[in-house]
Amino acid sequence: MIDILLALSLMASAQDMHHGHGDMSAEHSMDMEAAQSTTFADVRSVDTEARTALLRHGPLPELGMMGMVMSFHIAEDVDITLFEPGAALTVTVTRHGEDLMVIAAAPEAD
Ligand SMILES: [Cu+2]
Repeated sequence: MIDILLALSLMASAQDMHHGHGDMSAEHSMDMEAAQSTTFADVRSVDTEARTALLRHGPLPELGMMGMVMSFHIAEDVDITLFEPGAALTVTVTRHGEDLMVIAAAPEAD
């Protein structure tokens, strides 16, 4: 029993060390590529074939952008039928090359 406890505490401390490194690399990679931001967006127009939509979006602090009207790519796994002109949505966006891409969308909660 004592051996098991010793082994467990050794495993736990090994995990702590590993965890510390993991956090550092996760933070680093977020800076590099995985920044994303969730905000509200009003749909102005949509091109379902090109999978782009003109949205008036709220602030995207993680991406260093204020609210504005601009065009977004809509990811393949996002339901583009949500993007009807006039619809109020909550969207999650990330960088996509030079542009921004909506990677999740839902009707805005009341
Ligand atoms: Cu913008």
